[in-house]
Amino acid sequence: MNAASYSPAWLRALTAPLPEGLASPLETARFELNAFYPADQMPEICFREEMGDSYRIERADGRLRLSGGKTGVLYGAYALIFTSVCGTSVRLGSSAPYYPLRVLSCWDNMDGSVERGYSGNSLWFEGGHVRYDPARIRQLGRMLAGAGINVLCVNNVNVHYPAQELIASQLNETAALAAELRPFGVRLMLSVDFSMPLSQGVGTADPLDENVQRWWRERAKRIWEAVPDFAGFMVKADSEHRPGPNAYGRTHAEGANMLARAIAPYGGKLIWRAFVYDCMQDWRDTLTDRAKAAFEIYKPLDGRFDDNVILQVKHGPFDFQVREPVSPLLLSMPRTHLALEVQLAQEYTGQQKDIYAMLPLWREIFDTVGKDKVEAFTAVSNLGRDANWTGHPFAALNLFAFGAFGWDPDSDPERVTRLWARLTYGLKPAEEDTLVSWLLRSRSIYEKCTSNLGLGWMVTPNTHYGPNPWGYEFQSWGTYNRADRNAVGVDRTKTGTNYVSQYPEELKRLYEDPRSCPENLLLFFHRLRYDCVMADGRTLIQRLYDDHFDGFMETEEMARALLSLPLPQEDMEQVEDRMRLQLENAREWRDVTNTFFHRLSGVEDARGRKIYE
Ligand code: GCW
Repeated sequence: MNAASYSPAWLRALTAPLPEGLASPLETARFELNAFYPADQMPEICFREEMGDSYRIERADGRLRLSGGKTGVLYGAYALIFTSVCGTSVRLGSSAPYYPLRVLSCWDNMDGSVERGYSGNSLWFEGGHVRYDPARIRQLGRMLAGAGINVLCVNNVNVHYPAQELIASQLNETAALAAELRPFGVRLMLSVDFSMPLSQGVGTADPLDENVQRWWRERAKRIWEAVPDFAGFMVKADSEHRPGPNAYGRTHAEGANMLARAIAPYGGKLIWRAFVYDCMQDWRDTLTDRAKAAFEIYKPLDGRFDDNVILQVKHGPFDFQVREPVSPLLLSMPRTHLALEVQLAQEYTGQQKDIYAMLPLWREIFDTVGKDKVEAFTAVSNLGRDANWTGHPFAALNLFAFGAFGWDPDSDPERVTRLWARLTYGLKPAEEDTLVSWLLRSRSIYEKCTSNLGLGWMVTPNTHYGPNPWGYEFQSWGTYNRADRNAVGVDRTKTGTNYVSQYPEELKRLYEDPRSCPENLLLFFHRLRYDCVMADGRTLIQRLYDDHFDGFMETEEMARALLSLPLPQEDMEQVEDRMRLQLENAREWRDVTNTFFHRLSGVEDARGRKIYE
């Protein structure tokens, strides 16, 4: 692998290869600033331990002065470099991240594959070992620090053998990777298998068993000896067939607290995922509603988790669909530390072939939930070994923006997109406007093309790409649209599953009445007849047809606009290839979905367009 050819996705101005042996973020900051600024403009650096993650930029005697803590000084260095690359004036003053933990969760397996990975194999695993190109890992560190991301959870939450060994016989490999990322202020976290003591001769993994507790305590001691700044564990338990405390009749709080106590002496955090539901549901059962599961399990446990446990909640009650309401759990756990989990890997949102910029989604989530309801921001990574890191060159925006929103959840999607575009491409103003405006529209276009009005799940099972309206209809995953010849959607009000009652009063009232329910969530909350009339006078069936026709046309328009931009050749080739796929995909979605509803309902398109039969 030739590391020199891997430029950091949005820091193309930083052409100096990072040297080996940088000892700390402070040294990295010095190196980056020295390589970037001419000697007479070099900012003065003041290291102030107590400032931690934060930094301050001032002008003193005509010279810039950057003060910052251990990691803050590096974040400040990148902030200075950004303004210089963008040609904007330096923002004087202080800056500190809103969320102390900005965690990138990587679903990398040790054979090198990446679960839901669309950018090539793992950057650090291969053949059952931690294996990487150190120069490329340094470039990665540069990118992550440049975005403000400070924790990397390196292995899949589905812990497949031999990933257990990362905290045992392969701990030295883990420590070596941690050392590579330390100069960038990026700390390692690992996903652990709750049942690990079982395979280590303890005979049980019962969290209340003293031998189990002792085993984890000893394990923690060894981990922190090897990696003193280790961040903690992430755990997927009793979810999608993963082991967990339920097997021993214990609650999630008992399971999480046991692990949390083992790592507490070292300041470790225990991220416990709330993605728990019955994945063996009978589709005939219309009363069980998967969307209700997490709230039902965790709400009664509010206040029962130890202080170093963070309950990590996916942004919606399902699973990163193209549109979901916010998870009611985020609004219901005042006595529990929460992390908000989003997914940069575009599992259901185009798989880094189709464009789906997530910033408007996150803006909506933070505006609805309130940034203070959660204490950490985590994202499933979209990184891989592809030369451009994220598969689609534009998908790098999501990674960059994740860091920006973790630093400042009040971020404006347009401002962040513009900053990314300027750092990445340095286009002329009108071209930059074109790029930014289409990226910001890309989510709503993708939504129209695929499952609009809150439907979700109409994808090909397993791969989760491409249209398949009944793909998940008769499965065990709790994922139904219940379309018949008269109506479509799931009634989640009190006449149905009553999921809506899990929301605080104001949101409950908004969602439970189809007249006030936001249109893009209508069929998530309601089961409606095809002939029901929407706010703008169109019938529901007409709206289903129109969105798919419009979505395709808007995709064509987007392709024309984006392909007219003067992008660097290697990016242009990628964008062209992927845009072609996106167009084919949008056409397929339009025709399959419209045909599906046409066959069921027998209703013609009011505008007489061709629906394939
Ligand atoms: O979205 C689903 C994915 C699984 C994933 C799971 C999870 C890691 O299809 O691949 O498993 O979510 O979040 O745990």
